[in-house]
Amino acid sequence: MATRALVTGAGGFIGHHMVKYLVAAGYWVRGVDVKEPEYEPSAAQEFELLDLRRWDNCLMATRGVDEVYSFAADMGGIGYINEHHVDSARNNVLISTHMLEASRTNGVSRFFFSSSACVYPQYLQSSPDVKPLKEEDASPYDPDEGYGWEKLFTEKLCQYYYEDCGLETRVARFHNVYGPLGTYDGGKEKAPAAICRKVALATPGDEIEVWGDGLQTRSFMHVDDCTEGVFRLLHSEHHQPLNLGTDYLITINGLVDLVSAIAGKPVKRRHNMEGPQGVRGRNSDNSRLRTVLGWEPSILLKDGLDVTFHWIEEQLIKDGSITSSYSGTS
Ligand code: NAD
Ligand code: GDC
Repeated sequence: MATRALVTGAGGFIGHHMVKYLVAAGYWVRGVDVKEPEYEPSAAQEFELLDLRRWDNCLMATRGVDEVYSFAADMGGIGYINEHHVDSARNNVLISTHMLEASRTNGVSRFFFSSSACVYPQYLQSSPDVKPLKEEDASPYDPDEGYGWEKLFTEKLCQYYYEDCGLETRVARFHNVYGPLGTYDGGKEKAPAAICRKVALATPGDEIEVWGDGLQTRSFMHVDDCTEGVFRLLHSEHHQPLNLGTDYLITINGLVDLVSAIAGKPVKRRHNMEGPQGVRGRNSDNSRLRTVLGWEPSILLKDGLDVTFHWIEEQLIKDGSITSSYSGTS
């Protein structure tokens, strides 16, 4: 009989891809979210619309499954999480707390929690040439306000459920995940999708707005590496938080140049110094990831962004925002 999995947040970006990954691996999957996937139907054998802030819904969602992949959260790019401390902290702590207890109650064998690089302290991320962050760098604690504190608290709760109740919890700290079928407009988008949208909408030679001076740095991980890493971690014996990201550091200005080259479209950068910036630099130290999983993300940013840019351009053509794909000749 197929292994049965619950994916929460299955109507969202990573959750939707996780459902596809598991179904392709022969799993029976229940997807749960408060909304259906936006860009294509879910591959899940069963999809339920449930608000997982509620205890009774978490009991319902976790009935009769072996593994839980917990992605449901009120989250977004830095523009969103900076402005929604109550929403992200309150909603997410309700979801995480009820999901863990419901999983224990229903005898789930393995539980994955999607944590974030936002748990790392601001004092280690104040310069663009940031030292890659190791898992133990999280303390002394100073995570992002709201969203980051909830992720840190739930990491500890996962540890307690493992130690006190024997629930096999696994935690990954995602470093800025991008890819097709993700949000690219509306305020929750993260930098890769936002820059792709801005370049796709721009007339050649136009200015596009970049938040901050663009010297701030990040590393970015393609969603296909994310789902592969989550699956490997869940089936490993490593139950402490683990980085899941790439260690290829790039400035946001460099990201703009990359997308501009992919589009074949020259653009100018207008730096909005009032724009939300988050940390000045963030990178993942993958030493433990390589040791624990014997694997690490491998999709190159230029290749992953190429697919992502052309998918976003296609959505903009579909909704009439642009008339055709730019050929790079005019
Ligand atoms: P997303 O916003 O695309 O997906 C989250 C999904 O959770 C949404 O579809 C939303 O409707 C659902 N949800 C929110 N509240 C809910 C509720 N009360 N009940 C049921 N469903 C609810 O986000 P994502 O990028 O797919 O992120 C997935 C997970 O990974 C989140 O926990 C996020 O914090 C974490 N994460 C993502 C990134 C990233 O770069 N994308 C980085 C770090 C951590
Ligand atoms: O939004 P984000 O990808 O989130 O921003 C990365 C950098 O890109 C920021 O410094 C931001 O100022 C810059 N930037 C420049 N222009 C734009 O138009 C833009 N839109 C966006 N969104 N950013 C722009 C994220 C969290 C996630 C998650 C990941 C974990 O913070 O928002 O919830 O936790 O981190 O890695 P970022 O990387 O700051």
